[in-house]
Amino acid sequence: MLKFQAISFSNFLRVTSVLIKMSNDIDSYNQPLSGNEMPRFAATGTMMRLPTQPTAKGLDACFVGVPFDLGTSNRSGARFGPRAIRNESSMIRPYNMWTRVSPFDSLQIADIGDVPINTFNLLKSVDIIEKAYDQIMACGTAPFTLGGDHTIVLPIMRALAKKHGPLGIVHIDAHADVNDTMFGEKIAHGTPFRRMVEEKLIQPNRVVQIGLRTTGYESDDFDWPRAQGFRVVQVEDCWHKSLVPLMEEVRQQLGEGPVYISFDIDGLDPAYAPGTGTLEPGGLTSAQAFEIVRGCRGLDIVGGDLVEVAPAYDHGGITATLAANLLYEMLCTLPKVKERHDNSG
Ligand SMILES: [Mn+2]
Repeated sequence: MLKFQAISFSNFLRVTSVLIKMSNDIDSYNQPLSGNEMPRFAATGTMMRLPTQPTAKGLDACFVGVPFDLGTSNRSGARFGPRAIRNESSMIRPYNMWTRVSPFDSLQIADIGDVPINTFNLLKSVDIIEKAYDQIMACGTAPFTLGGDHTIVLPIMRALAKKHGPLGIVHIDAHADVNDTMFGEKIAHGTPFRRMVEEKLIQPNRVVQIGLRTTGYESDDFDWPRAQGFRVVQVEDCWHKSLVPLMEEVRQQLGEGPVYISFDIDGLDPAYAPGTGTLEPGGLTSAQAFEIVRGCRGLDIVGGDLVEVAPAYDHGGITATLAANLLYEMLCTLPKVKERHDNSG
């Protein structure tokens, strides 16, 4: 009996020391400011109420804003996306109740602010964005971008491809964004996926486009990406069903190698995301958006963006709230994120 107690006590000490170590490890990572320390409607308004720092140095992942909408073809206003997303992100808590993962237990994450684009010059802004992401790549940090219109994915991918080589992409959108030109211009928010193919920034057979719909100029609008090797999933093939099986196929298709998530909020139905510039009815649901992003876990995710939130068209903040949550879900797909099943840490 004494012997049993002695072993039990030493086990107790060992377990306690492990728990203390875990607790110290977690304490060494940035944590979102709790709603029990500061009211949710207060404080300085960083993404998820995380600490902010001027560069990505020392970070596993970062949130970064790109307040750019010079590439929009219809309603502008995505320049206000980063602020709106940060504002609505104040409700997000650190632990994912469905997937049971907790990114802030094992990753160092901060909000590194906005890229200072030149709002009087589209092409200069594209260069500024690329250089900013070059710096993030030099720090070995996975960027999660608060857009901004979809033009910004081109300079982001230029920087990421320099580090990772050609990437796979999970692209959620109402549109294929593969126009050759718009109004004669090669760089706009409806052209980046064609440019990425031309510049070999992506591996066409590791690209999946989900949610594409409604009207185009000709069948080539969706057939051109298919001819490159993209998998194009039109929204009609998503209606009335769970997308969990689709994402199993996507994981198989994309397999090994780096993958980026580019999420245009107009992939969702305007009922769920009215605050955007080029609305198309009949879109994905919020639940399907969660299924898609969560279905990326298991891939080698190296970053992502959430673009085209234009808050002025949505006075309830529905769109930005959803966008903030989807960015958090992207963070949860990072390979180094661990599950946590109790309150010990
Ligand atoms: Mn788009």
